Amino acid sequence: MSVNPVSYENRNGIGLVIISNPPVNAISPEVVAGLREALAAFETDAQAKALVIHCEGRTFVAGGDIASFESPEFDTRPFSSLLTRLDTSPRLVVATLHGTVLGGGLELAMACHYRLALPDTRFGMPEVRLGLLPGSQGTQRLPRLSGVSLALSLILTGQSVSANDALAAGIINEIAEGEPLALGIAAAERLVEAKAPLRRSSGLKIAIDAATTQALAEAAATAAKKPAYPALGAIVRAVEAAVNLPFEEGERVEAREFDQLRLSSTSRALRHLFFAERAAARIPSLKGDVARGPNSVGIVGAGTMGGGIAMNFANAGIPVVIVETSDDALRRGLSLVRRNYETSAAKGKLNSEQVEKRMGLLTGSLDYASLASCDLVIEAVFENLQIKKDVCARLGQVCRTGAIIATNTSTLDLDVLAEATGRPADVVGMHFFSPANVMRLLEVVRGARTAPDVLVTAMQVARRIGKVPVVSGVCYGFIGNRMLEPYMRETEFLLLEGAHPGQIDSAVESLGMAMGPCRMSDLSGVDIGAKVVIGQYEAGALPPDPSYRVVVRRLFELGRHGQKTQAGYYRYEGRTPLPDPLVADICADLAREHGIARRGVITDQEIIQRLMYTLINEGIQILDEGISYRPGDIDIVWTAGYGFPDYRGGPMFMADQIGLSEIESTLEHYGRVRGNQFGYWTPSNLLKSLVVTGQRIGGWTR
Ligand code: T1G
Repeated sequence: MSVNPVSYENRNGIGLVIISNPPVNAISPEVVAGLREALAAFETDAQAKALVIHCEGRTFVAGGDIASFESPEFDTRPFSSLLTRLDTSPRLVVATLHGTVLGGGLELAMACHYRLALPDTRFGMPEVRLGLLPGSQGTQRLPRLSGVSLALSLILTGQSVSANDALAAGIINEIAEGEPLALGIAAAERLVEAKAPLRRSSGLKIAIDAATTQALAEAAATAAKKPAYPALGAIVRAVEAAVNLPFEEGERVEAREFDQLRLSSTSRALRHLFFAERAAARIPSLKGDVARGPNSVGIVGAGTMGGGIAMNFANAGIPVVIVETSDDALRRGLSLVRRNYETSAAKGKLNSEQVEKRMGLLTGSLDYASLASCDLVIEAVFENLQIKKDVCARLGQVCRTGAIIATNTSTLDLDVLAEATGRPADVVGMHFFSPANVMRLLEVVRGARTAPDVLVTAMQVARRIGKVPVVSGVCYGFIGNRMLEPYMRETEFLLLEGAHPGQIDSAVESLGMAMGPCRMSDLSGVDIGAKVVIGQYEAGALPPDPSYRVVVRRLFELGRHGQKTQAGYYRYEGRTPLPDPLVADICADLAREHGIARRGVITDQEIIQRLMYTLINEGIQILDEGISYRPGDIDIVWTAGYGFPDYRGGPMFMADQIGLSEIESTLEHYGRVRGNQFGYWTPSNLLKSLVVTGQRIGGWTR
């Protein structure tokens, strides 16, 4: 028997509707039913002079229950009709607000006549981030309260505003300090006493001036350029309806748009990622948070990565000691950090006081002893096994008992580095992505002997510094770079067979990838990529295929290191990549050297299949090996760290949209036509078993 999440009571002549639906008072079907009952109680309670709506717990309603949108029966109209009853109530309705008043929560508040908020309350309409629009009169009420321009901006971006800004914009009526329910009751009594007129948001007029017309036109033009995100155009149409139609008609336009968006592939993908990101933070078999939350952090190495990593902690207000081997290296590193902050300040993202405060949290040192009191020390030195082993050995000696030692390695064996410290239980991988102060993804690598509380702490630290953490087991390349390998392998084979960098990049960019493999390699550095392949070759870890990844190595040998040398897979004029006939010659020569036939026509479909299906197959193999806990984790890695289109939900979500059977048969097709001597085209066992049982990869658990 589920407890009713909504209660009604009459307290000294004031009706109280109290919602209690942890963790964020989401509007679930049960809350809608409870609200309906509570409203009926108020409407029949002649002793109630007014109504106050309040939520218990950490926040007022933070939105509709996103999980409930999956139900075929889901409908926004029952909730909307409750809002209309509030709006048209002949007696005053007050909403008393705290926490994050988002989506349906703001819609509920705007249906009331008076909105009072605590000073640190935030307000927003984040539905667009789920591929939706406010589905319960939000597109009709917000423009009436705040004006069209601000309403469009908030609904199209999903950004939230402070209580002060909401007050200034007319979204709320009062800011007060104290306990929300008591404040709401006092406000209701005061307004009733003063016989204050009821201010219904549905009755407010919208100024149809040049600014409104321009805002709508600009929003429509922007929306038209992003067909992958249909919510943008729907939002503009709904707000236009608010401007041009009576409230009830505008509400019907909004509801129709919502119904379509809820079933759209984009919204289903974005809703999948919403929950996947939160699930990724959960570690199976570890309950509770026995974290050793860090109050001070040490970083070894003030290079690009070390400096970027340090910024994450300074941004979160955590002091950092940065150790380098020379004054010059330290000075270079810290001045790069300052330059980054000053660039942000020039863009208005920071003020000079914030820059100085953050720089003040960074202390340079040439002495490892200065790390002795740190709770967490991250090594970010040159990607060389011996160098990192030496650093780890010193950290094992210097770091205090209980401190966590993390390595930023992206290609080396974490367990080897952990053993080098002499205290492997304290060691975890924290693989940041460059630029470390910008990229949200953080692969948290659990070693064979990483202690559970070390893993939990690393995950919590990641979220504290604004990262999206995903746990990976130990394997070459962890999750992201391991899946990137077949993607790059097929890129290079296609170049040898006659495809051009521009064609390959355009094909996957048409799928939605932020940047194709060739442009990405030129940006990150052909030399970086080549050295990884050469390192693998020297370690005997490459397939026994002489033609494996020969293009990146040849470009590197020729000094074509990418954008930084104005030549790589492309030639450059400034930062603009241009086709370079020399690259075609290089690939033709390599094809000849390796006896690879050049082909006239290579279709975009073949490019997408060979790059994406092998990437997906590798991801499913990673799940089968237990390197990754769940398919959603892999989707988060690729959408947060590799520019995979979020509106496709990530490679695993997309695999289910394509169909696992289609993927398996296509892999086998290329195995036949290209030969499978090195196992490049062998479907993973898990893929095959899912196909046999007719299962999807989404929702698969070990
Ligand atoms: N529905 C269902 N579950 C939700 C939820 C929601 N709207 N919001 C949060 N949760 C769960 C989340 O999955 C996690 O669960 C826990 O709450 C804590 O969340 C009707 C159609 C509110 C700023 O998009 O932005 O309203 O992992 O880890 O970092 O017309 O949650 O613990 O099991 O994120 O403190 C619009 C989404 C919906 C807001 C809190 N609203 N939520 O952040 O905690 S559509 C949103 C957030 C809508 C109307 C339309 C954040 C937060 P678990 P958390 P947090």
